[in-house]
Amino acid sequence: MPQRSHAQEAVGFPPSGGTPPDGGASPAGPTKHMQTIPKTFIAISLLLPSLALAAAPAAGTSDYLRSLGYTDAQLSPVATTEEREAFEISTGDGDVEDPVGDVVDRKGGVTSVTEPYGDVSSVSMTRNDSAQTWDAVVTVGGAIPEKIDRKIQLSILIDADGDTANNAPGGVRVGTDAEFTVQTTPEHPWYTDFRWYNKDADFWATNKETTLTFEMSGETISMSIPFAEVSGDVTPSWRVVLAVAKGNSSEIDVVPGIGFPPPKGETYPTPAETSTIDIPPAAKWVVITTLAAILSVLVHRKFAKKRKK
Ligand SMILES: [Ca+2]
Ligand SMILES: [Ca+2]
Repeated sequence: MPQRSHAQEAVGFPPSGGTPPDGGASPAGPTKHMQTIPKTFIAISLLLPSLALAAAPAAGTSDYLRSLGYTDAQLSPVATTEEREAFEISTGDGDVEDPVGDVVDRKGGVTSVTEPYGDVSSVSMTRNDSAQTWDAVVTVGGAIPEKIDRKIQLSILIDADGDTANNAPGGVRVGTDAEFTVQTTPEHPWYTDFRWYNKDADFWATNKETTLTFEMSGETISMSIPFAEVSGDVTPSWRVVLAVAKGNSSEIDVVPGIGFPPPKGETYPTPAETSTIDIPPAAKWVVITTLAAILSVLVHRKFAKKRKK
């Protein structure tokens, strides 16, 4: 019987995020006319692209949470998943986008394990009637290396029978009754694991096997769970948990949801409602950087014209 601990420990501080490249600014040689042009305006237009890149959240960090305004206290390891507000859950088919830069350690603090591949960017769940399976495709923020020197565990927590009466009452498994996992350690290549919630005993039992199949490819991990194990007759509620552990530190991403929910009774900053168009965070930074670059070019052209006059 596979023995497996979900207790991943400890905390640390991440290395700093991505380094902004110099924007490749054109040399602004001083001329008489240039001295009449507001220099701060030029400086800002040249810096904008670099600033945008510097602020883009890096996969495997807490950058995105910080960009929302999380405080150091809110990024400290203060509460177990059981001590937090309810985790979100998805239902049935569909694509769930997740920001990169929203990983935390097992108690919700900043993690020192900052692997891009430990940061989920999307999950696509499909009911596959021809294969009689539920297919999940999990996309992460970096290629999964072939040689692993740490423990990686990807679980689909799911209400396998559609009966809410026998589901787990709290923590990261709230509202589910089965856990399908693919995992690896430095000692063991990828293998599957299964647990189910025994409500009477309030215990996640390991005495049943799963026949789920899985596949790794670049930045995706695909899992197929047969209808025999998660009914095809229900619209199951589900949640994905990806955990990377090294030594006493861990990096965890839960989808759906940004980071972890706040400790009970508290609130966390949330993304501002911006527009009716739902643009993923990464795309926003590309747009901002591009606009800044265009602005920079326009400003220089204008000044070049002035110099010609
Ligand atoms: Ca994420
Ligand atoms: Ca159930």
